[in-house]
Amino acid sequence: MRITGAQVFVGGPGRNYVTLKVLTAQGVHGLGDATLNNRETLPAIYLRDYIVPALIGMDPRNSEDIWQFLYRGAYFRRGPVAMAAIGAVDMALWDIKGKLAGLPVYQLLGGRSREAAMVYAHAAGADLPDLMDSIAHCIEQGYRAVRVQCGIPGMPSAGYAVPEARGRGKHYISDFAGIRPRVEIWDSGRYMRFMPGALAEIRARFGPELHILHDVHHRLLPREAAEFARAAEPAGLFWLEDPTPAEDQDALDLIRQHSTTPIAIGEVFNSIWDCNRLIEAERIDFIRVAVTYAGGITHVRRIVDLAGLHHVRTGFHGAPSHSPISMAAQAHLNIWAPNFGIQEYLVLATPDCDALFPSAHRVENGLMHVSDAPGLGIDFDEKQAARYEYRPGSHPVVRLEDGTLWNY
Ligand code: CS2
Ligand code: MG
Repeated sequence: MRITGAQVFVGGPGRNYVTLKVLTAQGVHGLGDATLNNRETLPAIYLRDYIVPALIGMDPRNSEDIWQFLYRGAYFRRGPVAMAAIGAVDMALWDIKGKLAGLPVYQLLGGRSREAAMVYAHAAGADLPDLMDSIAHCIEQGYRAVRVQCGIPGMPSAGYAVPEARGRGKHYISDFAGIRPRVEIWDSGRYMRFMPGALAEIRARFGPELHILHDVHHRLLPREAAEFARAAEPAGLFWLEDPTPAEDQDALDLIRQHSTTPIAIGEVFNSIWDCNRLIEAERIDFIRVAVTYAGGITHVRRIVDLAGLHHVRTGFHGAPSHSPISMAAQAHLNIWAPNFGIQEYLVLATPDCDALFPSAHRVENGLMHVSDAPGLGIDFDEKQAARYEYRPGSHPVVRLEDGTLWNY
């Protein structure tokens, strides 16, 4: 059996999804996702110029050897661009493997460990009453776990993932405003004075059963993060995400010394080497990697197994920064992983997105049910894809009030 070629598509409804389709002489094809938010053309070029020509003629069933070939063979290892490209190939090869076996990928991983996987939705408000409405809306739709992001009184800009005006909490798409980023102004002091109390009010309003999550998005210094994690304890968070940038991983000890709030980190990590120390030192409770830019199913499975040895559960990144193909690959990992925790889930299910990526995976009552179709259980409609092209966009850039550049 051999690979005869592969195609790369960039574009999609509201996002520049990078989709890889690997073709074989036997007519079976596999799909992978290499979307790297706001840098989408880079993994596409890495695939087209360097990976696809090398894949032709290889036996797609040897997914492990192909992974090692792409990772070690490049000499320059890791990084989000290369790992997104490798991840897409790996997903496509698992898709092919499943189709050949006539089995869903989760059966190849070891079968079901649960009936369905709990997901969390996003709620956001321009202010606390607006956020309360957004949370209530998520609960009405059946979600049991909700990430809450709130506008901060006096903050010059709305803040991470916070709408500028009331009633906009549910919209979350790229603005494609070009590559010159919008500037947001941030003030950690205002945030720290307001947010822990807001989290406690959310707990008081919605009761003990709701799983409440909050994303700091790397904005606090380690000492501030420790203070914040402790101040948030009365809210009984499911997790506090990215309280401080994880480049200085020893700094995370400070959070542990001062608080028992569960910590989730890892959405920007590309490999096991970014998180092995964090996991082994048990500095985190949830690992947030994604199959997209952490090297696909083959590599993320290794991270999941290491995490399982250290009581660290999964909480894979699932923002619309990934296409429904990654979400499908993660659906299989989630159903299998013995140390599954939760899955981030953004409602991508617009009619346009469903038409581009038809699948039978479904979320109902806050639980993701995996399709039993062979392979990843997701398709890609090339006629639909022809409607879209790459459009440049950018994450905002964050500055302090005096102009100092800060972390987005
Ligand atoms: C976020 C992401 O989902 C999350 O937890 O941190 O939305 C992140 O901002 C984007 O993926 C960046 O591309
Ligand atoms: Mg995050």
